Amino acid sequence: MFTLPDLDYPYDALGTYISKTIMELHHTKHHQTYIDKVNAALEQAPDLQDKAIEELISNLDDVPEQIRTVVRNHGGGHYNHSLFWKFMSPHGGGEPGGKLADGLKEKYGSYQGFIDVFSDKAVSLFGSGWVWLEPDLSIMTTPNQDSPLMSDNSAPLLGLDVWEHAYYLDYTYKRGDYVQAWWHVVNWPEVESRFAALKTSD
Ligand code: MN3
Repeated sequence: MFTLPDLDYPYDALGTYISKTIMELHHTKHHQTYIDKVNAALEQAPDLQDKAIEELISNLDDVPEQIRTVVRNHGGGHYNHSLFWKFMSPHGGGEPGGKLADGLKEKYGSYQGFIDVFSDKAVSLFGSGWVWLEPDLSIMTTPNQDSPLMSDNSAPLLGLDVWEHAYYLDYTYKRGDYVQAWWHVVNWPEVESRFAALKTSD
């Protein structure tokens, strides 16, 4: 059964970019609810209870049909949010380095070119969902709590939650302001290490 992971930083650590109120509600209420609901669903499928979340949501066809949608939505929510907390840091922001920086420059012309494309997809995504940086450095969006794992079995390098619960208390309808602020807390060393781990396993 899944449990809520601790954050690596206090709720107020992201300063004015994302408020303590949002961080606390997002973690203890929204993320906890995804966990509670996927755990409740899995009570109907005890043989799946020992599976890692990655394995569970990347093989939804193996999940009994009567709980598949719940596992997709709430298992996806658990996986996505577990990553999201690690994608941010009180020491975040700046620009990526190393091979990741080289790759982004090659694909988008410049670091700013990457930021612009990613931000535009985040702002223009209709409804609730996520924007992801994929292992091949392409950018994809998913609706609801879907994960890239569900469609191409690839764990993302970086992802941004653009559900209103992630920003509305701080930014109201101004999703673009939230997206611009978020770049100040992105944990690039985490993204770089995910990228490096990929490269060595090829
Ligand atoms: Mn969320």
